[in-house]
Amino acid sequence: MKRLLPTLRADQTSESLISVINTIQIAAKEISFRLHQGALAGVLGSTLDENIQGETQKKLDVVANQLLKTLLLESPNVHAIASEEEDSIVVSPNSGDYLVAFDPLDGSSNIDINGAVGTIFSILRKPGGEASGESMFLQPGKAQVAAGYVVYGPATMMVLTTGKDVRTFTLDQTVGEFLLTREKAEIPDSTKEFAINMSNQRHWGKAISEYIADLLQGEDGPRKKNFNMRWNAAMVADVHRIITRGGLFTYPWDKRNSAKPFKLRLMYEAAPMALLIEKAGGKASDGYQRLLDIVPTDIHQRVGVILGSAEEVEKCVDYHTKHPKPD
Ligand code: AFP
Repeated sequence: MKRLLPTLRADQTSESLISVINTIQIAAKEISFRLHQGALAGVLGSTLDENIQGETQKKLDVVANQLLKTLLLESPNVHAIASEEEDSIVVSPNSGDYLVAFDPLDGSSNIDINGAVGTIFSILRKPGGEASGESMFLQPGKAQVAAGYVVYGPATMMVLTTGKDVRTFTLDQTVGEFLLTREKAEIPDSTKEFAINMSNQRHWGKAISEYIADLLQGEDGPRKKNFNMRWNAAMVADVHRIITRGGLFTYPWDKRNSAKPFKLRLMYEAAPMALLIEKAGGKASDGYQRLLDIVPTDIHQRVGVILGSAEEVEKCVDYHTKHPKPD
């Protein structure tokens, strides 16, 4: 079975990019080990600190963030990192060619219940010319040179694209190597599965309310087929299901808090997942435009997300064309 790095070498990925991905896999193996130790690792539960996003951090978020940050900043090929858990970007003393944005531990509320969590990463080229500081990171998702996630579930898997196919590597715990277990993810165009946090229904806008209402009517409604629902409370796990067998995932605009109408972060969650989904044949939109076309204005920007099986995403976007974008 092919290992991660030789697989990348075989398709002419540059050594500098391979080295960045190697650093991420080293951190991921360590995070995986600690997660699989569970309570034995003494890292479960919340710290007293609140992170930048105003959510209670779990100790393992801190550990995962520190690991990725330290290792990436030591890499000669990384110029700067942006993390969901950091207020600002951190510039490396090295003058590498790449910028890495990451969510160190997505779905952290699942840690305490032994549910799936993940690391999401996005690799950008450092822009030439004038750009410096945070503005270096403000590139649209379509500019990513690589994106991926590691899902820590019953097995630890890395799903990765360097702009070509989407490959899945499974961590062989006996030898400590990620081995290629799926050459090419292909998301079916149609689906009968959707993922949304239904408990937010009363807060949604008209487009999503009407779309979901039609799905729920099943065979008796306009869609004339029955749908099933899944929700992991960890985007990595929901996207992994979609990469594996199709489906639709959405975290839409909602009116609960006008200062924070979206939950998911563009640079750490939406853009890397959108690249993977598109490269696997699916679609990804905010309801009004392709997610990969959005140019971030802030490193911690949040966005509406609809992604998955192409036909289903198009259907959902159709409902948005009937209703103006909420403010
Ligand atoms: P955390 O990483 O802060 O736990 O958030 C996870 C997440 O951003 C995303 O992975 C999930 O899809 C979503 O939040 C779950 O949100 P709900 O709390 O609405 O289930």
